[in-house]
Amino acid sequence: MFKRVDRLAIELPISNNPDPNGASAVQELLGGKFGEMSTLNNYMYQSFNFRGRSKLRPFYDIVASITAEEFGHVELVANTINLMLEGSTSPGAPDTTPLRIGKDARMTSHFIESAQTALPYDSMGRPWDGSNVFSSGNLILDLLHNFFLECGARTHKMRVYEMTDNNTAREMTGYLLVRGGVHILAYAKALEIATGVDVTKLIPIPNLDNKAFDTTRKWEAMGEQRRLYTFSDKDYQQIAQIWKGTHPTDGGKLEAFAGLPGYGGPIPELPDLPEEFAPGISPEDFLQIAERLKRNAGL
Ligand code: MN3
Repeated sequence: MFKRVDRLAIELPISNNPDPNGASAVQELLGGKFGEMSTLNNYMYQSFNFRGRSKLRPFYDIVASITAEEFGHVELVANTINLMLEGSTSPGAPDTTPLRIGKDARMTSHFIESAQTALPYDSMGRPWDGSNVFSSGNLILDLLHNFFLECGARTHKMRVYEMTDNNTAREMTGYLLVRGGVHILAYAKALEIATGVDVTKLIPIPNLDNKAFDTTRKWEAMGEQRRLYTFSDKDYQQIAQIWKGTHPTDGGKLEAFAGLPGYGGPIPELPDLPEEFAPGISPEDFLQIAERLKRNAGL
Protein backbone atom coordinates (compact mmCIF):
# COMPACT_ATOMS: atom_id res chain seq x y z
CA MET A 1 0.00 0.00 0.00
CA PHE A 2 1.00 3.58 -0.29
CA LYS A 3 0.74 6.44 2.16
CA ARG A 4 0.61 9.97 0.74
CA VAL A 5 2.24 13.09 2.19
CA ASP A 6 0.94 16.52 1.13
CA ARG A 7 4.42 17.94 0.66
CA LEU A 8 6.80 18.25 -2.28
CA ALA A 9 10.22 16.50 -2.29
CA ILE A 10 11.94 19.92 -2.18
CA GLU A 11 10.91 23.55 -2.11
CA LEU A 12 10.60 24.81 -5.69
CA PRO A 13 11.41 28.46 -6.35
CA ILE A 14 8.65 30.37 -8.13
CA SER A 15 9.90 30.97 -11.66
CA ASN A 16 10.89 34.57 -12.45
CA ASN A 17 9.43 34.36 -15.95
CA PRO A 18 7.09 31.94 -17.72
CA ASP A 19 8.84 29.49 -20.05
CA PRO A 20 6.23 27.41 -21.94
CA ASN A 21 8.76 25.99 -24.40
CA GLY A 22 11.11 25.11 -21.55
CA ALA A 23 8.14 23.38 -19.88
CA SER A 24 7.67 21.26 -23.01
CA ALA A 25 11.36 20.18 -22.82
CA VAL A 26 10.87 19.29 -19.13
CA GLN A 27 7.95 17.06 -20.18
CA GLU A 28 10.65 14.57 -21.32
CA LEU A 29 11.74 14.19 -17.68
CA LEU A 30 8.13 13.41 -16.73
CA GLY A 31 6.57 11.31 -19.49
CA GLY A 32 9.56 10.43 -21.68
CA LYS A 33 10.91 6.92 -22.15
CA PHE A 34 13.52 7.71 -19.45
CA GLY A 35 11.33 10.08 -17.44
CA GLU A 36 10.06 9.78 -13.87
CA MET A 37 6.84 8.02 -14.94
CA SER A 38 9.05 5.33 -16.47
CA THR A 39 11.33 4.90 -13.45
CA LEU A 40 8.24 4.82 -11.18
CA ASN A 41 6.33 2.25 -13.21
CA ASN A 42 9.33 0.03 -13.95
CA TYR A 43 10.19 -0.36 -10.27
CA MET A 44 6.53 -0.52 -9.25
CA TYR A 45 5.76 -3.45 -11.58
CA GLN A 46 9.03 -5.18 -10.75
CA SER A 47 8.15 -4.93 -7.05
CA PHE A 48 4.60 -6.26 -7.67
CA ASN A 49 5.99 -9.13 -9.75
CA PHE A 50 9.01 -10.02 -7.61
CA ARG A 51 9.67 -13.78 -7.26
CA GLY A 52 11.52 -15.19 -4.26
CA ARG A 53 10.89 -12.15 -2.09
CA SER A 54 11.69 -13.82 1.25
CA LYS A 55 14.94 -15.25 -0.02
CA LEU A 56 16.01 -12.11 -1.91
CA ARG A 57 14.59 -9.56 0.52
CA PRO A 58 17.34 -6.87 0.27
CA PHE A 59 16.86 -6.66 -3.53
CA TYR A 60 13.07 -6.44 -3.16
CA ASP A 61 13.47 -3.72 -0.54
CA ILE A 62 15.75 -1.67 -2.81
CA VAL A 63 13.30 -1.82 -5.74
CA ALA A 64 10.25 -1.18 -3.53
CA SER A 65 11.68 1.78 -1.64
CA ILE A 66 13.01 3.45 -4.80
CA THR A 67 9.50 3.02 -6.29
CA ALA A 68 8.13 5.22 -3.49
CA GLU A 69 10.79 7.87 -4.06
CA GLU A 70 9.97 7.93 -7.80
CA PHE A 71 6.33 8.72 -6.99
CA GLY A 72 7.57 11.92 -5.37
CA HIS A 73 9.79 12.66 -8.39
CA VAL A 74 6.81 12.43 -10.75
CA GLU A 75 5.04 14.91 -8.46
CA LEU A 76 8.08 17.21 -8.38
CA VAL A 77 8.53 17.33 -12.18
CA ALA A 78 4.79 17.89 -12.74
CA ASN A 79 4.84 20.82 -10.31
CA THR A 80 7.92 22.24 -12.07
CA ILE A 81 6.08 22.19 -15.40
CA ASN A 82 3.08 23.92 -13.75
CA LEU A 83 5.30 26.68 -12.36
CA MET A 84 7.10 27.16 -15.68
CA LEU A 85 3.74 27.70 -17.40
CA GLU A 86 2.49 30.01 -14.62
CA GLY A 87 1.84 33.56 -15.86
CA SER A 88 1.99 32.68 -19.59
CA THR A 89 -1.37 34.33 -20.22
CA SER A 90 -3.62 36.89 -18.56
CA PRO A 91 -7.40 37.03 -18.23
CA GLY A 92 -9.37 38.68 -21.03
CA ALA A 93 -12.63 38.40 -22.95
CA PRO A 94 -12.58 35.61 -25.57
CA ASP A 95 -12.49 38.17 -28.42
CA THR A 96 -9.20 39.58 -27.12
CA THR A 97 -7.55 36.16 -27.87
CA PRO A 98 -6.16 35.76 -24.33
CA LEU A 99 -4.65 32.33 -25.12
CA ARG A 100 -2.88 33.58 -28.28
CA ILE A 101 0.54 32.51 -27.01
CA GLY A 102 -0.66 28.87 -26.86
CA LYS A 103 -0.79 28.47 -30.63
CA ASP A 104 2.92 29.27 -30.97
CA ALA A 105 4.03 27.27 -27.93
CA ARG A 106 5.72 23.96 -28.75
CA MET A 107 3.15 22.08 -26.71
CA THR A 108 -0.17 23.62 -27.61
CA SER A 109 -1.83 20.83 -25.62
CA HIS A 110 -0.67 22.60 -22.41
CA PHE A 111 -3.12 25.36 -23.37
CA ILE A 112 -5.93 23.20 -24.79
CA GLU A 113 -5.99 19.85 -22.98
CA SER A 114 -4.95 21.09 -19.55
CA ALA A 115 -5.19 24.55 -18.01
CA GLN A 116 -1.44 25.22 -18.43
CA THR A 117 -0.34 22.24 -16.39
CA ALA A 118 1.64 19.01 -16.80
CA LEU A 119 0.55 16.14 -19.05
CA PRO A 120 1.70 12.48 -19.06
CA TYR A 121 3.54 13.06 -22.35
CA ASP A 122 7.15 13.34 -23.47
CA SER A 123 8.71 16.53 -24.90
CA MET A 124 7.18 15.84 -28.33
CA GLY A 125 3.68 15.28 -26.95
CA ARG A 126 3.80 11.47 -27.28
CA PRO A 127 1.74 9.92 -24.46
CA TRP A 128 3.61 7.78 -21.93
CA ASP A 129 2.56 4.17 -22.25
CA GLY A 130 3.05 0.85 -20.50
CA SER A 131 5.44 -0.49 -23.13
CA ASN A 132 8.08 1.63 -21.34
CA VAL A 133 7.93 -0.91 -18.50
CA PHE A 134 10.49 -3.73 -18.39
CA SER A 135 9.70 -6.43 -15.87
CA SER A 136 11.29 -9.67 -17.05
CA GLY A 137 11.20 -11.50 -13.73
CA ASN A 138 14.92 -12.27 -14.04
CA LEU A 139 16.51 -10.40 -11.15
CA ILE A 140 19.89 -9.69 -12.79
CA LEU A 141 18.27 -8.60 -16.05
CA ASP A 142 15.81 -6.31 -14.24
CA LEU A 143 18.59 -4.74 -12.13
CA LEU A 144 20.74 -4.29 -15.24
CA HIS A 145 17.80 -2.65 -17.00
CA ASN A 146 17.26 -0.35 -14.01
CA PHE A 147 20.93 0.66 -14.00
CA PHE A 148 20.67 1.45 -17.74
CA LEU A 149 17.33 3.28 -17.24
CA GLU A 150 18.83 5.51 -14.53
CA CYS A 151 21.90 6.28 -16.68
CA GLY A 152 19.60 7.23 -19.58
CA ALA A 153 17.51 9.34 -17.21
CA ARG A 154 20.68 11.09 -16.01
CA THR A 155 21.69 11.85 -19.61
CA HIS A 156 18.30 13.36 -20.37
CA LYS A 157 18.34 15.48 -17.20
CA MET A 158 21.78 16.83 -18.13
CA ARG A 159 20.57 17.73 -21.64
CA VAL A 160 17.36 19.39 -20.43
CA TYR A 161 19.47 21.33 -17.88
CA GLU A 162 21.47 22.65 -20.83
CA MET A 163 18.28 23.68 -22.67
CA THR A 164 16.65 26.03 -20.15
CA ASP A 165 18.03 28.35 -17.49
CA ASN A 166 14.59 28.74 -15.90
CA ASN A 167 15.27 28.74 -12.14
CA THR A 168 12.46 26.32 -11.23
CA ALA A 169 13.62 23.82 -13.87
CA ARG A 170 17.25 24.10 -12.73
CA GLU A 171 16.39 23.61 -9.05
CA MET A 172 14.37 20.47 -9.79
CA THR A 173 16.91 19.06 -12.26
CA GLY A 174 19.88 19.61 -9.94
CA TYR A 175 18.13 17.80 -7.10
CA LEU A 176 17.03 14.91 -9.32
CA LEU A 177 20.56 14.55 -10.74
CA VAL A 178 21.76 13.93 -7.19
CA ARG A 179 18.92 11.52 -6.30
CA GLY A 180 19.13 9.75 -9.67
CA GLY A 181 22.85 9.29 -8.97
CA VAL A 182 21.89 7.50 -5.74
CA HIS A 183 19.61 5.16 -7.69
CA ILE A 184 22.33 4.43 -10.28
CA LEU A 185 24.67 3.50 -7.44
CA ALA A 186 21.99 1.46 -5.64
CA TYR A 187 21.39 -0.70 -8.73
CA ALA A 188 25.15 -0.96 -9.36
CA LYS A 189 25.71 -2.20 -5.80
CA ALA A 190 22.77 -4.59 -6.05
CA LEU A 191 24.31 -6.02 -9.23
CA GLU A 192 27.67 -6.31 -7.51
CA ILE A 193 26.17 -8.31 -4.64
CA ALA A 194 24.16 -10.45 -7.04
CA THR A 195 27.01 -11.20 -9.49
CA GLY A 196 30.37 -10.21 -7.97
CA VAL A 197 30.98 -7.76 -10.85
CA ASP A 198 32.04 -4.23 -9.79
CA VAL A 199 29.51 -2.26 -11.82
CA THR A 200 30.41 0.96 -9.95
CA LYS A 201 33.52 1.17 -12.17
CA LEU A 202 31.22 2.24 -15.02
CA ILE A 203 30.06 5.33 -13.10
CA PRO A 204 29.52 8.16 -14.01
CA ILE A 205 27.67 7.80 -17.30
CA PRO A 206 27.91 10.31 -19.01
CA ASN A 207 31.41 10.91 -17.71
CA LEU A 208 30.78 14.27 -16.05
CA ASP A 209 30.55 14.88 -12.31
CA ASN A 210 27.26 16.20 -10.87
CA LYS A 211 29.32 19.09 -9.46
CA ALA A 212 29.42 20.59 -12.98
CA PHE A 213 25.78 21.60 -12.43
CA ASP A 214 25.26 24.55 -10.09
CA THR A 215 22.05 23.38 -8.44
CA THR A 216 23.47 19.95 -7.45
CA ARG A 217 26.08 21.39 -5.09
CA LYS A 218 24.00 22.27 -2.06
CA TRP A 219 22.48 18.75 -2.05
CA GLU A 220 25.91 17.16 -2.31
CA ALA A 221 27.17 19.42 0.49
CA MET A 222 24.30 17.98 2.60
CA GLY A 223 25.39 14.42 1.69
CA GLU A 224 22.23 13.55 -0.28
CA GLN A 225 24.32 11.59 -2.83
CA ARG A 226 25.14 9.10 -0.05
CA ARG A 227 21.64 8.57 1.42
CA LEU A 228 19.02 6.01 0.55
CA TYR A 229 15.62 6.20 2.25
CA THR A 230 13.06 3.43 2.83
CA PHE A 231 10.11 5.86 2.43
CA SER A 232 8.33 3.70 5.02
CA ASP A 233 8.02 3.83 8.82
CA LYS A 234 9.05 0.22 9.47
CA ASP A 235 9.36 -1.69 6.19
CA TYR A 236 12.08 -2.14 3.55
CA GLN A 237 14.94 -1.79 6.06
CA GLN A 238 17.02 -4.48 4.38
CA ILE A 239 18.11 -1.84 1.85
CA ALA A 240 20.94 -1.39 4.39
CA GLN A 241 22.35 -4.80 3.41
CA ILE A 242 23.09 -3.45 -0.07
CA TRP A 243 23.39 0.30 0.62
CA LYS A 244 26.59 0.24 2.71
CA GLY A 245 30.29 0.93 2.23
CA THR A 246 31.67 4.08 0.65
CA HIS A 247 30.59 6.27 -2.24
CA PRO A 248 32.80 5.42 -5.27
CA THR A 249 33.53 9.03 -6.27
CA ASP A 250 33.31 11.09 -3.07
CA GLY A 251 34.61 8.43 -0.67
CA GLY A 252 32.03 9.23 2.05
CA LYS A 253 30.07 6.62 4.00
CA LEU A 254 26.77 5.42 2.49
CA GLU A 255 23.83 5.72 4.88
CA ALA A 256 20.46 3.97 4.79
CA PHE A 257 17.59 5.82 6.50
CA ALA A 258 14.21 4.57 7.67
CA GLY A 259 11.47 6.94 6.57
CA LEU A 260 11.41 10.02 4.38
CA PRO A 261 14.00 12.78 3.97
CA GLY A 262 13.73 15.45 6.66
CA TYR A 263 13.39 18.25 4.10
CA GLY A 264 10.65 19.06 1.62
CA GLY A 265 8.60 21.99 0.39
CA PRO A 266 5.04 23.21 0.07
CA ILE A 267 2.92 22.13 -2.91
CA PRO A 268 2.74 25.32 -5.00
CA GLU A 269 -0.67 27.00 -5.00
CA LEU A 270 -2.04 27.43 -8.52
CA PRO A 271 -4.22 30.53 -8.85
CA ASP A 272 -7.50 30.80 -10.78
CA LEU A 273 -7.09 31.02 -14.55
CA PRO A 274 -10.35 32.55 -15.84
CA GLU A 275 -9.12 32.53 -19.46
CA GLU A 276 -8.86 28.70 -19.16
CA PHE A 277 -12.14 28.43 -17.16
CA ALA A 278 -10.11 26.82 -14.36
CA PRO A 279 -11.10 25.87 -11.77
CA GLY A 280 -14.33 27.43 -13.02
CA ILE A 281 -15.72 28.26 -9.59
CA SER A 282 -16.96 31.86 -9.36
CA PRO A 283 -17.01 33.78 -6.05
CA GLU A 284 -20.82 33.26 -6.02
CA ASP A 285 -20.36 29.48 -6.60
CA PHE A 286 -17.81 29.44 -3.79
CA LEU A 287 -20.22 31.05 -1.32
CA GLN A 288 -22.83 28.40 -2.12
CA ILE A 289 -20.24 25.61 -1.78
CA ALA A 290 -19.15 27.00 1.60
CA GLU A 291 -22.80 27.10 2.65
CA ARG A 292 -23.33 23.43 1.66
CA LEU A 293 -20.12 22.37 3.42
CA LYS A 294 -21.35 24.12 6.58
CA ARG A 295 -24.74 22.40 6.33
CA ASN A 296 -23.02 19.00 5.81
CA ALA A 297 -20.93 19.64 8.90
CA GLY A 298 -24.17 20.24 10.83
CA LEU A 299 -23.42 23.92 11.51
MN1 MN3 B 1 13.78 9.66 -10.16
